[in-house]
Amino acid sequence: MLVALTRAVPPSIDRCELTHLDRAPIDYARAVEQHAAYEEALRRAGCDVRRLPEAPDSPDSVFVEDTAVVFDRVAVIARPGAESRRREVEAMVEALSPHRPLRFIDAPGTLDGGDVLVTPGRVFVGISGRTNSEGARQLAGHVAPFGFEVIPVPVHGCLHLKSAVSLLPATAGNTPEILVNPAWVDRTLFDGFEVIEIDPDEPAAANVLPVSGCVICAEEYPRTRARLEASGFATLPVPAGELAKAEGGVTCCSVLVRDSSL
Ligand code: CIR
Repeated sequence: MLVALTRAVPPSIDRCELTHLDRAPIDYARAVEQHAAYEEALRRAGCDVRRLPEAPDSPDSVFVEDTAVVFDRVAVIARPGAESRRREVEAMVEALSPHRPLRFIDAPGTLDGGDVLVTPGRVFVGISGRTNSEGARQLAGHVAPFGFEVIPVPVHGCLHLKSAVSLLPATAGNTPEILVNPAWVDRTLFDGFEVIEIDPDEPAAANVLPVSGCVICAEEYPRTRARLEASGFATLPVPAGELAKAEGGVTCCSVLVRDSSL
């Protein structure tokens, strides 16, 4: 059973953190509708969608990805780089504790889940405006006992590592593949991966979510989607334009937890 943890779009979303974008009005009703379509896509991909309790006073609380990183045998509770987001982790601690032993990133470490790309055996961590080297170092200590090597990766020009690179679904017997925007991360750091580049006219298109063999992606980036489909990937496009104004993409709005006991 694959559980997808999500959280409602709060009415305060128009006070979200912004780093690379100017503030543009967010149509709240439309954002809620698009988020519901995203949750429906997760269900179509086989997930049991469970919402964390609403957090109306945490403007970025819909972006649950940043609060935790879940592995098969452990989950690491993040310490978001933006002070305004630190209290978001409490609900994630509650939600994950029945499923995994928990480890924590402590001060002075900071780590946003959006900076953590988990691949078989290797975890790439973006050193960004949100995640520092100490956060990456603590993560490495937490996951080393489970056989993961942590590789810090500089990111530039975007918010998180996963704004720049996503893992694509595994295809039997083939080299693992990633989708990359080479302007934001050095693609040569990902040795051993087959690289598909985004369409250069769609810089934010590298953020896609692999679920149960298909790729949830933002419908606003059709050229990159065509590249994925030409490479044999099944895509599930969802409308994501409103939350993109808050610098959120499709990975940001869920935390996936595999649980064989459910
Ligand atoms: C922030 O700046 O923290 C939010 N406005 C956007 C977070 C997006 N999260 C993600 O990419 N994982």
